[in-house]
Amino acid sequence: MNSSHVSSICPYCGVGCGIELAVQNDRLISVAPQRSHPLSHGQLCAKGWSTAYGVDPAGRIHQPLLRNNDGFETVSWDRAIAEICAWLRRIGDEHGAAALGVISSARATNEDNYAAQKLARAVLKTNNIDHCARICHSPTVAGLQQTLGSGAMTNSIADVAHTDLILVIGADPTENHSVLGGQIMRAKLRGATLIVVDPRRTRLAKLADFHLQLKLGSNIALINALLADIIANNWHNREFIAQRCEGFEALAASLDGACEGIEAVTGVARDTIRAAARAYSGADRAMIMYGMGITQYVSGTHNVMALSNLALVCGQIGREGTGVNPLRGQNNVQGACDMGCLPNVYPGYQAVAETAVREKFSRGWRTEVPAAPGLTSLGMAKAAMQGDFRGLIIFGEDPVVTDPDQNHVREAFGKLDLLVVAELTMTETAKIADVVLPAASCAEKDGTFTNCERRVQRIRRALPPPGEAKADWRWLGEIARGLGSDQLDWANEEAIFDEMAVLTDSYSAMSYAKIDQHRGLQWPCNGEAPTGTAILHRKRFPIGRARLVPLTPSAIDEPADADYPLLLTTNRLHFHYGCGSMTRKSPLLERETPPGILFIHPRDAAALGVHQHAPVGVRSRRGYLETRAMLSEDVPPGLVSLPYHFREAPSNQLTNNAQDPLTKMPELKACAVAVRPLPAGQAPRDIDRLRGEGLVEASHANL
Ligand SMILES: Nc1nc2c(c(=O)[nH]1)N[C@H]1C(S)=C(S)[C@@H](COP(=O)(O)OP(=O)(O)OC[C@H]3O[C@@H](n4cnc5c(=O)[nH]c(N)nc54)[C@H](O)[C@@H]3O)O[C@H]1N2
Ligand SMILES: Nc1nc2c(c(=O)[nH]1)N[C@H]1C(S)=C(S)[C@@H](COP(=O)(O)OP(=O)(O)OC[C@H]3O[C@@H](n4cnc5c(=O)[nH]c(N)nc54)[C@H](O)[C@@H]3O)O[C@H]1N2
Ligand code: SF4
Ligand SMILES: [Mo]
Repeated sequence: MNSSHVSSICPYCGVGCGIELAVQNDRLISVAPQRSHPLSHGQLCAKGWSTAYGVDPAGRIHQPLLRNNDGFETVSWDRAIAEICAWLRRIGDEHGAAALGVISSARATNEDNYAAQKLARAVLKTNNIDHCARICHSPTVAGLQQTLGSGAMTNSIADVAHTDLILVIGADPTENHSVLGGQIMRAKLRGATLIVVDPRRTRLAKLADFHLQLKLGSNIALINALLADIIANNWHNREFIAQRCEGFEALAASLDGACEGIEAVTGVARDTIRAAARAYSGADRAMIMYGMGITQYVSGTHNVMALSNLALVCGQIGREGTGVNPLRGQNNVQGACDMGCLPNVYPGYQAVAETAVREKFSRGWRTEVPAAPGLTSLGMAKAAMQGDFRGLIIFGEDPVVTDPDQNHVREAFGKLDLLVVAELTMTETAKIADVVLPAASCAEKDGTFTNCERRVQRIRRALPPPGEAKADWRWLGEIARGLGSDQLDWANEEAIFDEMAVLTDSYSAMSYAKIDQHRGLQWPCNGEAPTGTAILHRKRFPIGRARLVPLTPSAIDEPADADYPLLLTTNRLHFHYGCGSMTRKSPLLERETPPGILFIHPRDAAALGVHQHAPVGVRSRRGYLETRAMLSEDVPPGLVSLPYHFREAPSNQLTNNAQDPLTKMPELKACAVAVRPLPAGQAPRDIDRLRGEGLVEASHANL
């Protein structure tokens, strides 16, 4: 028997735990934690332990598929690539490069993502390149770039063990960054203060010293009130502000009256706000950790900047155990952003708008690169509706389940001349593609992932891909070649990494050998910091002084009203991940939850005549779904919550596509809905059945 153990990194969340793949006769038989991994120290959460199911050949796509009149036919790679290239040429000739685009994957490697943005820019000649960070932490990238000069986690996971206070706001780390969530629990148990700001009573909220159970979307009002209390009581850090910040006077003046009526606006008691302000500002070292409850709002960028104000005014940044720490979600979302899979920046956040940057990449790649600004992912869908955008290559994303307003997404994709989807399994998006390509999973390719604390780690090929599946950078290279370009002709992953490092200052002193030697390197890792950087902004900010910015609280886009009397928020569950296409292959994870749940407060349930586990219909102005009610006092009255992992009852049937004007982040965390019990004896119908019966269209929303 042929067996081996291969060290790699968990393919789910941004914590980046170390896994060990046990392979026998080219089959992945189990996954266990790396005992001595510097972050996870021999721990994994239920998803990491279940990785073998997520990548198992069962249910994987094994060969390229081409749409025909009856569905899909199996074709050779040559045929699939030839069809794709013919379409790309035709669309480019008739409608110009702006009608083409690529959506890349925060689940795939840095090397795959670098290849994707290079295909878009150097071969297709468009900046239409984006990925799921758009609907995740794009407000972080934009907001912290403006205030601090760098849009990434300022500190390291290891700091949790050395801090005095942790402020978790709009994040649920025991469920979603579970190994880190466990470390936060241990920090609390050793005596650190824990403040949780969340409209739901999360597991950490139950353990916290203060739970500020704010009303949905009232983040800026609450943070401004904290700041007002801090400044009024002289709890701010004058020395830090004088030496390292600008804009304090304007910020302080803008906070006049910030505490008036604050209890009504936020739902949080005045005394609790003051006590939390005192604790945060008075702590020797205090860390802010935040997530989707901050970013997924039309005010997302301003919400992030408000947190930056709070940390700066208290001098809680640039030291161990402090900082503004966005909990980046996907295993490689930090990397996909770093690689320039965003329409406005090249690798290393070098701006497309700057001529010198375009010249640099033009020289580096020996070809002209486009100057016109690119479209965001949701912008591509919008342009498709208008007929201006016609050919889209997507890999490692399932927007039909994960983008807001599902009926709109389906309609927009239906208008494309060409939709290519490269996937592990037949996702809902793959089902409506023209060409489906079989992608290799993380266990079947080499490369790197960059975790939430900017740590670049190696993943390793442990077994061959099933059937004819290929690493994403390889088929991206074949498309380039089919279009007559040798731009993506690399010998292996290391060659891609080395090319990227030459063009990207923050990665410039990294190599595969050095990453192995140091068990991961945190960027910036360059001439000034040859072994990487654990804590950003120690002495100065990349923009010199940090900027304090006055911010006005704003309302959510769609408040509850007589027709839609409840507010809906969407959340995650520990046992499932994203669209569920990988975790739902695991019998262990699948056992834990029914396919769809609506969390509802017992008081609201009683008023509606809904009992525990009763089938319910939920409608918004955009769509309709059916699921089962889970009575829970962890959501306050007036608020219901749906996890977004279940294709049968996808919360994005209901969500609102209203967007943050600065980043186009949709308001995935708040919209108005109506809930009603289904007639006795009627089980929830899944979304395909409801669509078949014509019940999901917006025109039925008022039924
Ligand atoms: N198990 C699991 N883990 C995951 C994922 C997964 O799908 N499953 N996905 C990964 C990804 S892509 C990401 S981005 C991360 C996301 O991780 P988190 O950011 O933790 O994600 P969510 O659970 O969507 O939202 C976090 C919290 O925001 C709260 N919230 C809603 N509105 C507000 C508000 O106005 N203010 C405040 N302060 N809080 C609010 C919600 O109640 C929820 O508890 O998780 C990653 N890890
Ligand atoms: N209502 C609501 N909607 C949300 C959110 C929310 O909180 N509420 N959160 C949003 C957030 S934060 C995010 S990040 C998005 C996530 O949205 P998506 O990125 O669409 O979600 P994932 O489930 O991570 O989908 C990734 C797909 O990648 C495939 N995959 C994994 N590895 C590889 C690989 O190496 N190559 C290829 N080609 N494919 C691979 C998997 O099979 C999976 O189907 O969802 C967003 N949507
Ligand atoms: S915490 Fe995240 S990285 Fe670690 S095992 Fe769980 S899903 Fe994987
Ligand atoms: Mo995310």
